[in-house]
Amino acid sequence: MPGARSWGTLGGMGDGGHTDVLVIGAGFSGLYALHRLRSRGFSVRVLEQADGVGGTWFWNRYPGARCDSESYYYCYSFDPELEQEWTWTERYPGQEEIRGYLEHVADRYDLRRDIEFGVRVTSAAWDSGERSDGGSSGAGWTVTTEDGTSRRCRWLVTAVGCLSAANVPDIPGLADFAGEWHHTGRWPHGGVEVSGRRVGVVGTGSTGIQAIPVLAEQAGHLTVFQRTANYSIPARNAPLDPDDIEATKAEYPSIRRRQQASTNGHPFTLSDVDILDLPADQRREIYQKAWDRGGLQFRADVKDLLTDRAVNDDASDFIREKIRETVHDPATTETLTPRDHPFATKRPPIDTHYFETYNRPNVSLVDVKADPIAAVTPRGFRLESGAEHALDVIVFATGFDALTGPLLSFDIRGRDGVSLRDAWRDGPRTHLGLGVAGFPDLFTITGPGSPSVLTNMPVAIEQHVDWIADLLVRLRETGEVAEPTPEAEETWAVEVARAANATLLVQAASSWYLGANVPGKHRVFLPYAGGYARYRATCDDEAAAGYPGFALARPTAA
Ligand code: NA7
Repeated sequence: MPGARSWGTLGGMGDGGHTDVLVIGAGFSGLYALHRLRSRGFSVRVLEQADGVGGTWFWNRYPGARCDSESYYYCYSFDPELEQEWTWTERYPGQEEIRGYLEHVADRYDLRRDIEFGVRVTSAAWDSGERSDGGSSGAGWTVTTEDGTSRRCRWLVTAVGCLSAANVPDIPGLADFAGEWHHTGRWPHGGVEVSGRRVGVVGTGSTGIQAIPVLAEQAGHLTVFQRTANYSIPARNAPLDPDDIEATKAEYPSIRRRQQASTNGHPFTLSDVDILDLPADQRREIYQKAWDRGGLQFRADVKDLLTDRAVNDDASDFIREKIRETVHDPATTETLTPRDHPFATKRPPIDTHYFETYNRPNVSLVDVKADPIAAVTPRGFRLESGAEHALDVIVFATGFDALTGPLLSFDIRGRDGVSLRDAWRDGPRTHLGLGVAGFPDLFTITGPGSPSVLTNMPVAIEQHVDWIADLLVRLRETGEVAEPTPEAEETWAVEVARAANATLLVQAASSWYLGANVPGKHRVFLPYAGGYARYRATCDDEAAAGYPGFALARPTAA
C-alpha cells in the first residue's frame, strides 16, 4: 500500500523503545486512551506531570472536594466486569475515592508500565519527516519535556483535562502576604492547617461552595469574598445502601443506554411537563420534590429550564426563596441572592449546608463586586474602599482557565511551525473539539468545541477515545496523515455558536464557559451545547462518511 509504513518503528523513546502514540495526561482520559489504544494494537506511552494517576482528581484535594455527578455513573462503562467489581460508598464520590478508583483501573489494566510520572511536557512539534534527499523518515510529533529530553511518536493525543490550569487572580502584593495562600486546584497533599486561624475564601463557584462549609467547621473565623452570588441545590450526599448498590449493578446496561441517549451524559429522565401551564402550588410541588431529591437532576426535572427564560425565572425564584428561608441575616441574604444570571447558565453547584454555613457566628461574607479586592497586604486583603481584612490563610477557589488553558500551557506547533497559541489568537477553532486544522495527527480529548464540561465527563471521554481509536486504526492501515480542514472547522464553529445561542447559557456574562473569568481571554462559548447524543451522532456520521472533515493525505514514501 503506497505510503503505508510501520509507524510503530519510529522510535525515539529515551529507553530505546518505540511508540505509536504519546498521550499527555493520566486522568480519566489518558488512562482510558492508553487502555483502548493498546487494545487496538498501538504502542502507547503516557506522560504525566503528577506523581500519580488521577488528573484533576490528583490535584484537587481541597477540603470537601467531591464530584457533583453521582458515583454510579461517574465512572467508566467500557468493561462490565469493572462495573461489577467496584463498589462506591457514597452517593457522590469524594476526591480520595475517585483517585482510588483510578488507581484501581491503572492496576487492573496494567497501565502503569506505560506511564511516565513526574514528566512535564513543555513543547510538541509536528514535522512531515521529509528529508533533504527527497526521502521521508515518516511524519510525526517530537514531544519535549522539562528535563530537556525528547520523544518521538506518530500520533499525539492530549488528555490534559478541561479544568486543570489554575486561575490565580493577579492581585498586587500577593508575594508579600505573610500568611499562606493556596489555590484549591493545587492544594498541598499534606493538607493545610486552618484550625483556629483566620481563613479567607475567594470564590463561590462549585469549588468554593463545597469547601466553605467544611472550612467553616475548622477555621477560627472564615471570611468569604464573593464576586458573583450563586445558586446552589442541596446535594443530599449519603452513604450508599448495600441493596441499592446491588440494584444499580443489576441495572447497568439500562443506565448506560440512558446515558448514551441523553443531553448531558446523566441517566436522568427529562421532564415532559410544561411547568408554566400549572398553577403555583403544583409548580412549587415539582420544585420542592427536585430540591428534596437534590443534585444536578434538578435541571432534568424542569422542562425547558435552559431554553425558556420564563421557565428559568420561575425556577430561579424558587431557589432565591430557599436562600431567604435558610439564611438568617437579611443583609447576608441579600448579598447571597443571585440576580445577574439565570439558574444553571453558569455551572450549577450542589452543596452540603452551604447557605446554612452563613448562620454560623464564625463566618462572614464580603461583597467584592461592590468593593473589589485592591491589594494583598502582608496582613490580608485591602479592598478598594480601604477596608482591611486580616487573614492567616487565603484560599483561592477562583477556578480555571478552562478548556483552552491546559492546551496552551505548553508550546504546540503544527505544520510550518505555527503555534496553537497563534492559531487560536482569536479564540479556539476545532473540528468536533477533536482536532485542529494545521495540526496533523493531533487529537484533543474533550477539547474546546466538544461537549466536555457540559456532560458527565467519563461518558464524553469514552466516546472521544473510541472515536479517535477507530480513526487511528484507519490511519495505520492507509498511512495517511489526518488533519481537519479549515472548512470543517468553520462549519463546526457555526454549529457550536448556534447550539449555545439556542440556550440561555450565553446569558451569563461572567461564565467560564465563555472564557469570561480570565482577564484578556477571548470571549467565545467554549463547549458544545447541542447535547451529548447529538454530538455522538455527528461524530458517528463523520466516521461513516469516511471523515470528510479531515484532509487525509499520504506522506511521501521513504
Ligand atoms: P468557577 O466556577 O470558575 O468559580 C470561581 C469563583 O471564583 C467564582 O465565584 C468567581 O467569581 C470567583 N473569582 C474568580 N476570580 C476572582 C477574582 N479575581 N476576585 C474575586 N472572585 C473571583 O471555579 P470552580 O473551581 O468553583 O469550579 C470549576 C468547575 O470545577 C466546576 O464548574 C465544576 O465543573 C468543577 P465570578 O463568578 O467569576 O464573578
